[in-house]
Amino acid sequence: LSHVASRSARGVSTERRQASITHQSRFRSRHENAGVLTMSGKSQNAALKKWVADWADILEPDDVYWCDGSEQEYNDLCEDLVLAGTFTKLNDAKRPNSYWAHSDPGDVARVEDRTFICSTNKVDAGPNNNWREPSEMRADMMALYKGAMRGRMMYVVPFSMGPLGSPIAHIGVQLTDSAYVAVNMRIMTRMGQGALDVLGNNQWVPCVHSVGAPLAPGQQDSAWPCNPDNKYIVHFPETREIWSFGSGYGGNALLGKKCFALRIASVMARDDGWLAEHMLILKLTNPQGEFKYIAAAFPSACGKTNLAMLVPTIAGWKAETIGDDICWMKYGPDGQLYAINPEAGFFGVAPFTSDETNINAMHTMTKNSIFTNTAITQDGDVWWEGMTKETPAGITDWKNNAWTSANEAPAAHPNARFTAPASQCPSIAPEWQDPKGVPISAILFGGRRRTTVPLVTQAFDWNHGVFLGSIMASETTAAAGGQVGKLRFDPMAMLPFCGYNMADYFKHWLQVGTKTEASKLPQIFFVNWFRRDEDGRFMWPGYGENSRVLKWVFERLNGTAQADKTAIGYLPSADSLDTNGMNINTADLQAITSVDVDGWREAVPQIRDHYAAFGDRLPNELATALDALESSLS
Ligand code: O2Y
Ligand code: MN
Repeated sequence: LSHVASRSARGVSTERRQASITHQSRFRSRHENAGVLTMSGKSQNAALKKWVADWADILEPDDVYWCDGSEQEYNDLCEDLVLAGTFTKLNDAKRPNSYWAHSDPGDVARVEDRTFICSTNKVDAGPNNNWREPSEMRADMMALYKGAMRGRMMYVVPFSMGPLGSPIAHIGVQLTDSAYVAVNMRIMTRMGQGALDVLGNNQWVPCVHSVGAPLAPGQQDSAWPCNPDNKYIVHFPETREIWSFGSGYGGNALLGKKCFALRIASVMARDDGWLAEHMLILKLTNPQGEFKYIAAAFPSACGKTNLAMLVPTIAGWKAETIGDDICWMKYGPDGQLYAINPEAGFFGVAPFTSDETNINAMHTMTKNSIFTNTAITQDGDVWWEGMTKETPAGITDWKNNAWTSANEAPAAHPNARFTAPASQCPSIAPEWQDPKGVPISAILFGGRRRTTVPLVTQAFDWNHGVFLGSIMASETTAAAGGQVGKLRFDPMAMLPFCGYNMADYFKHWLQVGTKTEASKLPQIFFVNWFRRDEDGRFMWPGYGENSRVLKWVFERLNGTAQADKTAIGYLPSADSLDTNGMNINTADLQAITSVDVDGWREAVPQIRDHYAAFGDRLPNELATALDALESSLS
């Protein structure tokens, strides 16, 4: 009998739900941390206990459970999720200790139009954010939160963003009525008693999350409870609070990730002189054994996880992973910027991840992983488009329906995800959890540009690098509707994640550059793997071949690679980019390593429009850099 066939068909039976209720009480009795107001893990933090109790009064859960982060607790919660129909255990022989979940079709991704920055003054949220007046938003959400956890458990999830006790790390505590969220948080963060111990009596970032689906007595639960028409992902930057309602998915619900580690942390970083960025971190080692750390910002869904785990195609070079999505950088005593990956796991896009595109990611998720909205196979494993050349027979799609390749819609949702521990990644660097972080030598800003932007450009200096980061963009395509080929800006890949006015964020970047000697600052590069010719063909192969660009960056840092000074920055001199053994024609190479003067001239007025949205808050340095670019193109 196939693994999948043994699941209750198309949903969860009443008996199963009954079993779940019985099981939940078993779970509670096995775990001493349950009991409203009576237990609090081993926290002595009176303010934390009061905060939990106050929220329990509002949310009215049936019970409160403080997560200790243990393996036993994780396994028990997963077992609960299986009984509730949220999880299907995958075939242990194929993918040990792993689970499949499929969400409500109305809850499949981050919801930017329901994401709010509630600063006192609208201007402080900036044109880059949705804004609501904080007390109005609090009143609206309190009405939603009142009794929102009825019939459910409230999990108290303490977590550290960053290695426990690291001077660069910070502690948060999330309240949630979703066991799915609790188990994902255990993979994605350092979750549990360790975080409480580090917290001691100090302040934490308070994160409140409810799926917004209270249960009346006897009411049958759904496998993916949520409130699809009533989602709010809300940040109060001045009080550093996060309130989320209605969604159980990804960045909306795992509040340590985008909400804390980027939106709230960007505000903390502005106030305290550091950087919280949407960047991967990798370690690059040359054939002589010399290594450097590189951070790189790319917009969502541009292959950051692939670059973070890249396998170089050039002999003797080695790349290792520190992080794939978020980077916190603070100045060390030596005046260099030190970075940590605040996360402990990967929440990566599954579709088109394969042995060819990212073998390290494929190995990372072979066990102890959670898959959300992928398809599943007859023999109890997961599958998605692009995973294998052959499509296995007898697939169940992400909506839990039988699927064949004759179906128009893909079997896996395009935003299907794997949640997997970073420690399982074969390319993880031994020092990935070093509490002092790793010194960053280079920062890459990566656009997704079909035209104009060369493969790699080195900024003239820090301020010019900030300028290049501020004009990161992609061209609109027919799929996006509206005018084709117009630039859509995503500065530093932070447009959806900057918790304050982006003009002030640019100013903060410029200020960070004044806090140390220029020689100690990372060098900034602008890269673009996505150039296409008139026929839409990619002119650069990407993936492992991107190591050639990383090599050029490395050698620029050492002063050994040649570059030509141009209007837009330093470009690789002829032959300075290692293309040995590579399948690229000379014309393509020439096109992607030179200045497209006409293309840049066309871009200038669009950059002016982009800057105009920030009015007089835009730092003069950026306006001046744009003027300088325009005049050097004429
Ligand atoms: O749709 C979601 O909730 C996931 S978004 C995400 C997840 C991991 C890494 N990056 C992103 C992103 O949107 O940048
Ligand atoms: Mn991301």
